[in-house]
Amino acid sequence: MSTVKIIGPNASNMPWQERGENTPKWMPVWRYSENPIIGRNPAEGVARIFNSAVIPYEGAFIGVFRGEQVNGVPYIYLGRSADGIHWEFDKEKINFVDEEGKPFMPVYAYDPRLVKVEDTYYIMWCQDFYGASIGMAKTQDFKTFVRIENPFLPFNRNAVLFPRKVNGNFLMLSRPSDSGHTPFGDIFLSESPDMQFWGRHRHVMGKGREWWESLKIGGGAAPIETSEGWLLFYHGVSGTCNGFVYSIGGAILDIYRPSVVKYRCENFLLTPEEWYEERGFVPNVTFPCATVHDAQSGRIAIYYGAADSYVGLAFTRVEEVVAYIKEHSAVTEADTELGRR
Ligand code: BMA
Repeated sequence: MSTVKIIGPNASNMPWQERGENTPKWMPVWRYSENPIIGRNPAEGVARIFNSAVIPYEGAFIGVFRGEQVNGVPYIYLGRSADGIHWEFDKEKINFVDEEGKPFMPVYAYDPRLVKVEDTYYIMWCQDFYGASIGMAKTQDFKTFVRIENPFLPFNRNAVLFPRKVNGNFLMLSRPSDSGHTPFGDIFLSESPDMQFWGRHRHVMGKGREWWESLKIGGGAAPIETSEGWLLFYHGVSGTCNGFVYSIGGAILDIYRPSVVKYRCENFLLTPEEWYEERGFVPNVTFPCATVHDAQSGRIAIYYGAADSYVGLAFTRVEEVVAYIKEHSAVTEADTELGRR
């Protein structure tokens, strides 16, 4: 096996479990045996938490959670955890304010991602901006959450910020869409010098050749910097006669020019097969939104929404997953080109 390294901070207290007997050795990712880690009715007035993002914070973990309220409307809730597995949620949804400190709530908010760049934590989610689009906010203390300009025109979903600037600019992946259930969709990359003006848009990759991702794809967890490139866990969707099926895929993007895909795994890394992934509000969904990882050991924990009802945890090691992606890589010209036309 190669010696692929994660470039970034350590998180030696991250959740971890070795591969169990139920996961064959050829599978690159294995589930936590106590999944789901967040069950139904996890907080007062919240029926389901799923598609959520967490990050190490002050020796423990903090996260932004998609909480489907009992009226069906999703908002973002803050959660805290000592071990990254057992979570406590704030009673109130996150109260966003504008730059002047005045309340500025989105009409709804879902599928949040949480990424630290330099000394600031950024949250990005899907919200109404005269149609489904991306909302953003920043915080430094997880007490005050200041909305910043919406980065893109509608319609768009699945915004994921890179954890550091590249060539002096912030980078963000997103997935232009429609305002409904979107039967298409490619991942694009945009740059910004200031988190306000976004441009130099590039195509990263489109729906896959293989059936599991033949309908659409979308960014998942924030890319992990490795010695092989940016490791991206994303979701790929298959359109079946009985609805969409969401699996987790893996790709490796060029470090300096991340719109260039170096490797793309033609197989899914994880697909719905456990009861909590196959049965729920929307069956057959595994939807990654975050990883927690430790540079020293190479361990990676993937947080994913399951069946729009639960949060699941899956594990891998950077060496193993990168080796699997490379071994099963199939890239097209549209993947490997710069993505500018
Ligand atoms: C997508 C998003 C996700 C959801 C998925 C499956 O379009 O809305 O939040 O998990 O559909 O329902």
